[in-house]
Amino acid sequence: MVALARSQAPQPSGAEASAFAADVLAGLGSVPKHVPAKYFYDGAGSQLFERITELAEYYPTRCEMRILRDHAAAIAKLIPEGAALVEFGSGSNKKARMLLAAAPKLAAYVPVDICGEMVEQEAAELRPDFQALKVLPVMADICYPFDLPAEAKAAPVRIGFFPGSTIGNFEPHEAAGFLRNAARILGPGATLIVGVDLIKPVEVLNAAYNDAAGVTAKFNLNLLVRINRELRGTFKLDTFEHHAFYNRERHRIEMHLASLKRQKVKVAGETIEFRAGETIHTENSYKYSVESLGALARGVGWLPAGVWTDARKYFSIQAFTLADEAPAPRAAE
Ligand code: AVI
Repeated sequence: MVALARSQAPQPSGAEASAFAADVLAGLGSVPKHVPAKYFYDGAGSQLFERITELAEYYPTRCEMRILRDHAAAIAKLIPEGAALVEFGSGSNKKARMLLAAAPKLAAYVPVDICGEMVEQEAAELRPDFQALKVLPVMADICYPFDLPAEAKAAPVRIGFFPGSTIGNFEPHEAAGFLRNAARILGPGATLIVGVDLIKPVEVLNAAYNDAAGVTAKFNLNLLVRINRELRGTFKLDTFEHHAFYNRERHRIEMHLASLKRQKVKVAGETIEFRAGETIHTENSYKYSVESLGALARGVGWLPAGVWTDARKYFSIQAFTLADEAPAPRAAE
């Protein structure tokens, strides 16, 4: 999984379009069939995701906003004067605004997103409201090393912010890779503030991904609409069905698109065969405990520094810090 670009998607560039084609053909040619969840977020998919965040059943966004509202002052105590706040996969700046308001002595805010247009636009909207703050947008894929602007590098310390439980859409080894990469980018003495969805009763989880209004189903099926439009796909939408369920062993919601019959579909000139009931696995959304995320973070050098939850303990904001000195270089393997 790579950065989720929840943008008002502009047209994909040639390179993006061919990566999409290659990933879809490789995924549909595998057993079991799968397509990376990052491809949900074209223009329509981003709008559907915004609608999901407002659904009665989808608690994560509301819980995280509530935690930020209730604990912004305590969280902001982790942000020293003159620091730079780096938001990974910033998308909309709704959540960052709450932190920025609580930490007026921040010197710089660096929203990082794979969608350059979106990140520039959000930065422009933020500047008038935070005039003393340097807003320095960066277009980058947060899963790979990227360079921070000089002013952020020059700050005495950098604070990472990764809200939304996007970390849950990574496989655990990818989440560890992200945390390792964030440590390298933020540098010694850094703090990382992460929004993480927690393990909870299975009925609550299943309802959140199977809303009564069918918005999540539409969001899932929109992937086929996108493949039809961008890759000359011939998916018939009424022959596929949204399936989402909590996998207790792996602590994750799985989303799939199930073929309702045996059929052949064309994508970018290739023929893909489906058995009746066969699925395309489209997303995993891992749920953590405070301890399990702490263990993952500790494994790559981050030390737990604070946890805030909502009253029902549905969602958490967790903070981690890095030692002040640079980590010892790893021995050659
Ligand atoms: C973006 N991400 C954290 C959402 C989630 O809950 O895993 C994406 C989503 N998929 C279905 N509903 C929402």
